[in-house]
Amino acid sequence: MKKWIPLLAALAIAAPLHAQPVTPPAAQASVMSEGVVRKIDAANAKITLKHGPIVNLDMPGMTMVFRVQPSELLNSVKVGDKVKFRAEDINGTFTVTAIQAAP
Ligand SMILES: [Cu+2]
Repeated sequence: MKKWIPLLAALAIAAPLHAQPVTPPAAQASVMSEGVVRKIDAANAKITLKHGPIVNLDMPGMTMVFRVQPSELLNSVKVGDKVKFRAEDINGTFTVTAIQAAP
């Protein structure tokens, strides 16, 4: 067991040096995606969107339910609206954190 300790220590030191450059979270979060509102569940702060590709989540287009945070965002859109929205993976839950009707 003891012989592993130097190796682990070396890995801990080396890992940051070999980390790939990543897009800062703030930049990823600012990516807006396009979609159409299919359903709004205000009581549960959920929205169903038919969305195009979500590049920051590496997700292809589909229809799916998102959590909405803050839930007041739901006041600004209605079923049938074309929207631009920001989707983020917050602790494993796909969450809309910004949304606006698109022209
Ligand atoms: Cu999706």
